[in-house]
Amino acid sequence: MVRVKRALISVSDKTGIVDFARDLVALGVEVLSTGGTCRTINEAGVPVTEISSYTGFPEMLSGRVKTLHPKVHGGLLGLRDDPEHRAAMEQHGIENIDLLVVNLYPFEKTVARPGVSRAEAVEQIDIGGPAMLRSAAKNHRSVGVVTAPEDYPRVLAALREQDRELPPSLLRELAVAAFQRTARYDAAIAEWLFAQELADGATQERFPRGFTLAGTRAQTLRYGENPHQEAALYRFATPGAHSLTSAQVLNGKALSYNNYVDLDAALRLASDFEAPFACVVKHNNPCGAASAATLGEAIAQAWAGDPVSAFGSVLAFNRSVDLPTAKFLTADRRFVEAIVAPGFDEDAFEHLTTVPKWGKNVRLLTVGEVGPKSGAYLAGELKPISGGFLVQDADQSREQREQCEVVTRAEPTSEQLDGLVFANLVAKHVKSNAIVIAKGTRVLGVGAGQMSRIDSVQLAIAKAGDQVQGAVLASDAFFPFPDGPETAMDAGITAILQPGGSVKDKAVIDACDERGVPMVFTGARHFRH
Ligand code: 93A
Repeated sequence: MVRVKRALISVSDKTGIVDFARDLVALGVEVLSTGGTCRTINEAGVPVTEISSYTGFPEMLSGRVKTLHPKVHGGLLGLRDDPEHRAAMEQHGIENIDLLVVNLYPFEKTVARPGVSRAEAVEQIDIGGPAMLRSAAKNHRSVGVVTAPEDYPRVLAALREQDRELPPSLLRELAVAAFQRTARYDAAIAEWLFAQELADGATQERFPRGFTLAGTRAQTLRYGENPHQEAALYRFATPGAHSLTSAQVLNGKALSYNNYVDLDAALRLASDFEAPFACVVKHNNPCGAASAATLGEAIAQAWAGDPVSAFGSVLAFNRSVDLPTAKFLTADRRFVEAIVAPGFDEDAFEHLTTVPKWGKNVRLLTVGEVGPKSGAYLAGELKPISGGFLVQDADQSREQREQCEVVTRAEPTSEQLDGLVFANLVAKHVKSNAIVIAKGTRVLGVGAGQMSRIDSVQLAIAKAGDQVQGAVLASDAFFPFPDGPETAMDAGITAILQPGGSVKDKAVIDACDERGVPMVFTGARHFRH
């Protein structure tokens, strides 16, 4: 047990600090405090002592040195039951500090602000705070360490209950929280500095130790992919303004694990398109997608891609959702689980949140921007494997017409080429083996996640139904045999796109030439496993 006689408070986030200090003082605890914190508490009429008068050393170097003093760190680190420590502390006039209350300069919030300068961000790197947290947490047998306003009530409750004593279990818990805080704080700094270097043109090879991964549990989810799996949402320290974990949730039931998975897939897909675009995602794969002159047309065409699967889907848009789009969605007993978009027009929002069945249920999320320049992708993508994880660059390759090399005698028409480019960008977001059939800039059929490419071709044809006549087809990877294109052409496909690169490329091209169907190679494979 630790009896708290002296506390040191140094906080940037001053939420609840006056009341906490007042209650500590009322319990008979002597409270020391740094400049700004001391002023805040004193102004509220609570008597606390400034740390500089306690150490006999002024705060200096524009506040960079405030608490980096042996009277502070000795008071936190000294072992209470070690005679040598006691003697040294006595000799140097160092007294025990039994409770430390610190929250750090808001580095993460600062770097999240658009346009923040490097100098400003660097000044928000807290040195003294983490040093104290580490000292106190190391000595958790004798020192309590509080890192967040949410913990003030239970610390007070414990102090009141046991005559200013803190039980060992609480001390250990608080120490874990303190080391977690400093670890994540340092990870955020390392990440930001790393990102600055990369933005300035440095290559990843200059940083052989890779990036520092730190996420904070932002939310406990009801359950994981299935009800018997526990799950939580973690947010990176510097997640990026347009990422899903930075999204504002404006309406709807709590988001589930599967909602997040599907929203992420939808957001990434929508981020690949400049023109008004809508996509419909189900089980992590698009079942409909379209680009059109207006968002209302885009959603109508995307929905028509697979109206049966679209029920209960997740949608993403790259424009603010307007009223025609909202009205389309709520007509004919349509229903979706969640929508992410750069915004919702006022009338559209009003409509979506008042229509029966939709009302309070549908989850509406906004991210600042959706498009190729939004940077919504992670710099690195992670995939956990047992005992570690794999990291790769996000697939940022977005082939346009210029990357399409015609390999057949027949040339695609301009309209076919538009369709092929569109289908290819959608196929990039479909689980491999991926086949996407499109007409113009709208998806008619998707074959996803099959272990053989020919199965995906057949699935996509079946999904497209009668509309397959005159449509075009894109494949996320090369055709290993002519059977895929042959099946497609038999069904009525009139142009084909694939990366190329198979030893059988010639046989595949010959099969197209035999039927006078144009084929283009992009040279870029888009596996998605
Ligand atoms: O600039 S520092 O790294 N140098 C220090 O010695 C130091 N000691 C505490 N920052 C330092 N702090 C931080 O000041 C605390 O972590 C806290 O966030 C902040 C509180 O300052 P004030 O009480 O003046 O508002």
